[in-house]
Amino acid sequence: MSTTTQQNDVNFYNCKKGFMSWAYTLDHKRIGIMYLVASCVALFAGGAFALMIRAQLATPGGMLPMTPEYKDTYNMWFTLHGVIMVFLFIIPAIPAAIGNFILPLMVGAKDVAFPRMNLASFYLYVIGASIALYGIVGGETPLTTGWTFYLPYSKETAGAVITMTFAAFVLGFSSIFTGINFIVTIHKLRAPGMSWYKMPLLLWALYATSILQVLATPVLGITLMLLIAERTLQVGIFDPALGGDPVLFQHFFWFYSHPAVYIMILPGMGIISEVISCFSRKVIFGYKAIANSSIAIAVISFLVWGHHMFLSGQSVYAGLVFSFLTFLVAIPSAIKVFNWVATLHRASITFEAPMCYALSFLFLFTIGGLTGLPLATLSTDIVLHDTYYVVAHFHYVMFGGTVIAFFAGLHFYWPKMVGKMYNETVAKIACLIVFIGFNVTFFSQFFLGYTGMPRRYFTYDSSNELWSQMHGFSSIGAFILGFGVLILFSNLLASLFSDRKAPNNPWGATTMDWETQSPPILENFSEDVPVMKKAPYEYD
Ligand code: HEM
Ligand SMILES: [Cu+2]
Repeated sequence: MSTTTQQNDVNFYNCKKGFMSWAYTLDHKRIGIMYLVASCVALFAGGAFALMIRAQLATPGGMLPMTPEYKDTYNMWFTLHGVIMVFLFIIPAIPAAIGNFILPLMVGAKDVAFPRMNLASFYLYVIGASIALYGIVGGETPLTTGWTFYLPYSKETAGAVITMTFAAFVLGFSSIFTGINFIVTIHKLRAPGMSWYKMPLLLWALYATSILQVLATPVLGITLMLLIAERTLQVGIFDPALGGDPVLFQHFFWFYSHPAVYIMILPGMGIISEVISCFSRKVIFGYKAIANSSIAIAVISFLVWGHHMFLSGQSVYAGLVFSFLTFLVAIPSAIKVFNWVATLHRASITFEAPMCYALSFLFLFTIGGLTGLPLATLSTDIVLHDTYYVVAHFHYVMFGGTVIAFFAGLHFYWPKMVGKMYNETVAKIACLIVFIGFNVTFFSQFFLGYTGMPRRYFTYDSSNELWSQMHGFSSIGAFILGFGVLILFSNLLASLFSDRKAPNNPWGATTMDWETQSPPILENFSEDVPVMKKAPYEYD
């Protein structure tokens, strides 16, 4: 087995030292680690806003005085929660952080195709994040538009719209750079022997994600530039007062942002494929179906944006077409879930922490996906649109899906990334607390939603007993969830100070990334041209 590779003391951390060696690094592993640290900081910042939102809604009276200015404070909280989580955490977290580290190891390469562009991508991220930070604490009127920047409000408000949309514009370029790099790396740098259908499924997922990043993100960039032009030059593109059309903004925005939800979920799905087959000790069921469904999702996801606009004034005919196409995109997602479950069937499963997270993912993502169907159905969406039902739905996919998959990946690849083993028992306890906290927080929101509680309100009718109860549950759940995440990260960080050295292949996985040392040496492989010896998932 490949675990027997000689462990030597030189690795990519200690081969060069000092601040400059990180600031100018071209090593994909160091860039991945920097992205990881940055996106986890964003997770905690976004999480802090989430807890403030839930503290406010714990009771109908809330903690903010009921005056208009404080209503704006609440609007700022949910806006910044959304902006930070989407643009600074979830979009970079799996591809740019874990992907950057693992992708070159997985294809058997020394680095990504364009290492300088990779570093530029990270700096664009830092610049974009700094502009966003300036927009938050730089003294401008806070942003209160929601992460969707809908007009005409975003044209009229005094808030920091220009600063924040410009930040998102810069962050978009960082995402495009990562996408281009991954596409070229996968095309050009695969190890001899690794034909397309011998690629690990995480590579397929990252490939599909990269296509979306490269094709969809420019549309967001242009849309945000048009919004800035509208505000500064009064052109009359989106603003009805100037003869523009606010619905056009929604079309442009969702033309990016629906594919973007797949930029968020596809890499997570890739991680789940790796983890489930590894801890099932089995060839993954339906390899080609999973690989092709990633590409199918990427293609179809461009055709469904109108499902966010059923009630925005588009024609009923358009609504019908978008509804139909949305059902279509559910099929490849369902194919994946089917194949993961089939892989578990009659497998010799072991329940290490990454697998516990992967199983949570299966459960939560299935709820997230299924609750999307009533939203895709025109007649039921009319009732559910803009209620807490939508909030619950997208948190089941984005947190229950993507973030849980990120946690699975973090625990799976941690030994490779830092060369230390974390405490397995603590990791499992954290996983359980996160699972319980998550469901208490968000399942209650389905009840709120279909009894009509609108989203983005800072208070609610105190005579409605169900709402008081469900909001109360949801807030308690949020703090349980936050506590679980805190344990999770403390446990990982504590491992850095422990002496539990990680073996090269602690989980007995079969892909090439595990043939490297933990942590890997500077150029990853000791051979000049490593050759793929085994197809992925050939467990013996
Ligand atoms: C089976 C697949 C899915 C279906 C059928 C589906 C359907 C829908 C529909 C129709 C809406 C609009 C609801 C409304 O505003 O009234 C919606 C909202 C949303 N979905 Fe999904 N969805 C699916 C998967 C996903 C995935 C994988 C993600 C993210 C990773 C996601 C994230 C979101 C978000 C963020 C929103 C709300 C955006 C906002 O208005 O702020 N969905 N979904
Ligand atoms: Cu959508």
